[in-house]
Amino acid sequence: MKNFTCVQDLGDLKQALNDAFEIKKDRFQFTELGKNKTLLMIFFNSSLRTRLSTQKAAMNLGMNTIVLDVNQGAWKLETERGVVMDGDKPEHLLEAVPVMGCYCDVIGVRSFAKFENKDDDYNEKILSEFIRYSGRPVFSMEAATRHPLQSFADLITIEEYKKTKRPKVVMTWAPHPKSLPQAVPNSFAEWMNAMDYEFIITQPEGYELDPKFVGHAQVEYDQKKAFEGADFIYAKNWAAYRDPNYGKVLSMDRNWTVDAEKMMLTNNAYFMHCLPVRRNMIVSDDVIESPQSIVIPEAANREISAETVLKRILMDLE
Ligand code: AN0
Ligand code: CP
Repeated sequence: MKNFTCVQDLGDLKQALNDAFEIKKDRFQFTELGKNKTLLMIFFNSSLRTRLSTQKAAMNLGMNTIVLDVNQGAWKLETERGVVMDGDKPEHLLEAVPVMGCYCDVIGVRSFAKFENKDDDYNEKILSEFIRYSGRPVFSMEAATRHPLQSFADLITIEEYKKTKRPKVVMTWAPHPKSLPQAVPNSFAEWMNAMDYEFIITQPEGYELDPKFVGHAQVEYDQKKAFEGADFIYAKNWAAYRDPNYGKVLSMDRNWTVDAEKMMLTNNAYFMHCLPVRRNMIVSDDVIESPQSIVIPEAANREISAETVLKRILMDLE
């Protein structure tokens, strides 16, 4: 595998899951693979889990890692071509990216949707430039439209906890005070579509996702109806996708918060969230603290998804 930006890059998903479970049995079995190889992790946005779990995964594989927070200590980067650079940005992405490629063997990039230009976001402008100009394999640590390392960890977690072959998985929109990207819900939907699960998305009117990601999911506007008989509740906020409201917060309706009363409608469902989560906006304290909450094992599986992906990239390094 060269680059990793979406579910398709893994090929056979069952095989990828088998690889992940093999790694989980002994995460230090490939320590020789990454010897003298350097991972460069580039963050344009904040992170706790992605930063720690990806670095840990690289260490498990014997790699060295360098982490750069572009907005703290590096030169501010211009991303548009043709601009007269007489403003506050001393360096262009078109030089910075190939330079970064000189100092490493693999690059991970976190670059969220900016909500300034929908086409730039949905064409993955920044991630694509890393793929094109770094000269190195590139993987997404959450880009504008997808968060595949998160979705892979989510899938591993569902496979570990499911009690039936074909569980009912419900992804629900929940309120949040700020605009959040669609990357996590897009990606989760993409990965759920790749599995033979019963998959439902529930959201208020106006929060419809890009149909390309919704795929064959059932869309239900009545959250309580969607929750009936669910085996997994996957909560997430996202800003509006559709024009003219792209990137806007249309509702902060706390009737959509996941609480104990709604969880009673489910088939004793497990509660999932990628974290970070705002308590009593997205989910009530009692639900996230309940025995059915699997947010911590879900986060723990980020190390496994990252190691599985890095291992494949290392195996295909020229
Ligand atoms: C980000 C998002 O919603 O995409 C990262 C989640 C992994 N969340 C926040 O910015 C709070
Ligand atoms: N879930 C996730 O990617 O968390 P961070 O933003 O903390 O990396």
